[in-house]
Amino acid sequence: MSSDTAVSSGHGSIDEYISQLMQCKPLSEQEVRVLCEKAKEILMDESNVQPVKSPVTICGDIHGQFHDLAELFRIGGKCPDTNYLFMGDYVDRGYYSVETVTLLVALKVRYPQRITILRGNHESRQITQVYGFYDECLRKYGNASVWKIFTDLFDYLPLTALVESEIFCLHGGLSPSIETLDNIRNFDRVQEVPHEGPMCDLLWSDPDDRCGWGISPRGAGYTFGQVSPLPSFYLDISEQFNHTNSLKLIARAHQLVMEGFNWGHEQKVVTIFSAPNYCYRCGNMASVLEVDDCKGHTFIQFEPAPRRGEPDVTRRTPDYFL
Ligand SMILES: [Mn+2]
Repeated sequence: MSSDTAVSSGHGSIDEYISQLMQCKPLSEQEVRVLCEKAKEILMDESNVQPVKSPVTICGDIHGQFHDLAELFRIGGKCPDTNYLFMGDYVDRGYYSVETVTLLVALKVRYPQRITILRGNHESRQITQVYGFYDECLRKYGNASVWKIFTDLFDYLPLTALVESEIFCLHGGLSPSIETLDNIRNFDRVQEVPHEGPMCDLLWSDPDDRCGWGISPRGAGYTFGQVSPLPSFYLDISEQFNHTNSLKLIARAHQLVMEGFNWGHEQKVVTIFSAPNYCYRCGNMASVLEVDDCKGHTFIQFEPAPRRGEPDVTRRTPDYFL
């Protein structure tokens, strides 16, 4: 099986990369370059709506919290023993964006059929220059090359995934410019996340209790409702989208939820957040969603991994929107 073929780079095998990264030790710039070249070849063959089979464990935001990602694998099972679908936001905020995103990309290269990594709104040149990944790359490598290599790779990440044709997974939410999954399949995703339009909305939008489309307080994407006040033959946004595309559930990430998961829209939309004690200060639980062979759903909640020598963070301003 091609997924078991190691990268031969002259700089160590992919298995050596993974075991080094599991100890939270970054790869060299040259190793990152080789790894991302290989990852690009794999990702460019994936669809904007990447099909995924069950069983699979669906995960939300990680945000550079490497030790909590290790805890996630301890609780959810190691890749490739467990199949994973990550819905973006690997970088920024936490202290270990480099190690976190490198590990996930290395796992993708090593086990391409076992792990799916989608794009979040933070997998962007512009956002990472504001929220930490760019600075972390400069600090750990002394220049911006590794940041450039990764942000160039981010353009190839698939935008959405479809588990067993019934669970639609993406980072943010729906778009007023998108009615069908074929609409998504048809656009060219290999670009920086635009400031507006359908690709932007998929990575930035949020479900809301209000009906219809709303202006997002984030300044990008929209809010979208479920229940319409109009006569019942008018379906509202998520109902209509699920109906049109024969979906049972929309699973998305992007918002801090205190229990690690949060149902909305009469259990037709769920938010999953996988960074416990977000920003090392929010006090939230994290969770992942296990979808088993029979398409049954189980949420696994988890708390932060024990930490040693972590810097004391008191300066951060809570930001519940990014
Ligand atoms: Mn996000």
